[in-house]
Amino acid sequence: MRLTSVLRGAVVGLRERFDFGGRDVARWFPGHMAKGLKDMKTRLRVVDCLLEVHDARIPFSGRNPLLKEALSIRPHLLVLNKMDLADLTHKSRILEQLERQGLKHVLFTDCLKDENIKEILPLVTKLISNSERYQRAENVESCLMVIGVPNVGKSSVINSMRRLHLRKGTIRDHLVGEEIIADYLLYTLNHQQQFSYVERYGLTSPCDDVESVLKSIALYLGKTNRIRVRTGTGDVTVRAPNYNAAACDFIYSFRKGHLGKVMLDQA
Ligand SMILES: Nc1nc2c(ncn2[C@@H]2O[C@H](COP(=O)(O)OP(=O)(O)OP(=O)(O)O)[C@@H](O)[C@H]2O)c(=O)[nH]1
Ligand SMILES: [Mg+2]
Repeated sequence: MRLTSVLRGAVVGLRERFDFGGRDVARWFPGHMAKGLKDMKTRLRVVDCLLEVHDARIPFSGRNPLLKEALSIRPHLLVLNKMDLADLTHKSRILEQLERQGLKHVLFTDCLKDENIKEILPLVTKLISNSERYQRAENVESCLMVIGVPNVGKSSVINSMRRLHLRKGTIRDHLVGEEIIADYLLYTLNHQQQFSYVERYGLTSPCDDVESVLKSIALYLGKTNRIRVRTGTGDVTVRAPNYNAAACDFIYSFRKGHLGKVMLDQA
C-alpha cells in the first residue's frame, strides 16, 4: 500500500472545508477577458465550431460563465487539457456531470505527450457536419475558434494539432463502419495480387495499411476538410482527409468492378 493511502485513512482532524474567513474572494473575471469576449463575439459570425480548452483538474469551475451564451450558438467541444496532472479516478462521473450541464462533447488531452489530440479534428469535423445551421458539402473550409481562460494550454493544443496534422497527417485510433469494410476489401485485393487500385487512385505502390491508403485516396479525390484554426497569433489551416468519403468511394469502385476481378470465397 502506498504511504499516501495509509495516511489518508489514518490522519484524523483534517479540515473538511476551506474557510475563507470572510475574506472577499477576488472576482476572477478581469476586464481584459471582457474585452476578449467582445472581440470574440464579433468574430463568432465566421466560426463553425468552438473548441474550449480548460484545465482537467477543474472540470466544473473556472470556466468563463459569459462564454456559455456564446457557446450555445455554435457546436462546442470541451477539451480538458493537462490530464497528466489530473486524478481521473472518477472520470465517468465527471463526464456524466458535464453532460447534465449540457456538455456532451468532451475530450481529455495531454499536450506534453500529444495524448488524444488526434481525436479533436475528426470530432470537430463531425460536429460541424451534423450542425443544422451549417449543413455543408465536402471540401469546404471550416473555421474553428480556440477559446479558454489563461494558461489552460490553448497554444499547446494548437501546436500539438499542428504537429500531428501538418507533419504526420491525421492518424486515427479506431476504424469505423465503411473503413472496416474498406480494410477488408484492401486485404482481399492485396491477397489476390489485384493491384488496380494503385493506378486508379494514383498511389505509388501497393500498400496494406488501410489508413494510409484511405488518406491517399482522400487527397487524390480532393475529399478533404480544411479547418482553419483561429489563434491569437494568426490562423493555422489544417487539412483533414475525409476518411469516410474515401472509404465509400473505395467500396463503390470495388462493387462496380473498377478495382479488378476478385473472388471473395475460397474454392
Ligand atoms: N502538464 C501539462 N502541462 C501542459 C499541458 N498543456 C500545456 N501545459 C503547460 O501549461 C502552460 C500553459 O500552456 P499554454 O499553451 O501557454 O496555455 P495558453 O492557454 O495558451 O495560455 P495563455 O495564452 O497565456 O492564455 C505551459 O507551461 C505548458 O507547457 C499538458 O497537457 N500537461
Ligand atoms: Mg497562449
